[in-house]
Amino acid sequence: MAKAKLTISSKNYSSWSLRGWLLCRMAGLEFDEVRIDIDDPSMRQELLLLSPSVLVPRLTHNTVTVWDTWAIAEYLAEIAPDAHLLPADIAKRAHCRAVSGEMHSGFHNLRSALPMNLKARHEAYQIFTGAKPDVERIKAIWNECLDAYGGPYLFGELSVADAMYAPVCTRFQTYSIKLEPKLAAYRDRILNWPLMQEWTAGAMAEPEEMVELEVEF
Ligand SMILES: N[C@@H](CCC(=O)N[C@@H](CS)C(=O)NCC(=O)O)C(=O)O
Repeated sequence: MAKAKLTISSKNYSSWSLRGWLLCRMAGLEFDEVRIDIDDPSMRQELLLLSPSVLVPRLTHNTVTVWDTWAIAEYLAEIAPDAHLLPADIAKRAHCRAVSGEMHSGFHNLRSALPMNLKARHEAYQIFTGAKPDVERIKAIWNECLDAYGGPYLFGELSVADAMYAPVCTRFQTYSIKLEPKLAAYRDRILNWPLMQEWTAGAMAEPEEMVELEVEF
């Protein structure tokens, strides 16, 4: 059986690559990581042949090719049911899909105002007003889930939702976003998760800088 292949881009900057990678590891999938530089024209051309959206992450497993992080999550949940990427209880599963869907399709202001950058630290960052409601909505989601299911992760055990919000935890750290103790503890739990530590070590070892994502203050 062919080994799976996950195409990703920068570990420092690509939040969708991080989500896809976490999901594959959580599912226990054995895969080779293929790192592409999305700014390199020849690599973009190659990616176009592989992923019609020209976006990463993209997973190839046996004869299946799947791109788009949500589609990858659903595929992995189907092929690795024992990994419980989605909660077993139907109501909890619906809730998990709803908050994960909110991340997948929303929070555009947060994404553009606070780009993922694991190497950077900004102590006194002025959040663009448009991104504030996104930050508040994420805090509300985390509070609601941690209260409803008792932690330590959003749906009790680790799930797709934690992978979807993991890049937000890094942004909250990078831009020193203040959190109440319960939410700060959740952020730190995710940042200290061994898979996150492994990804972060990879990001720290990357030499590239994407100038447009290095926000100046
Ligand atoms: N909705 C897509 C978003 C993927 C996405 O935006 N990926 C970015 C990297 S984080 C990308 O491939 N960008 C390519 C480019 O900017 O050229 C998903 O869920 O996978």
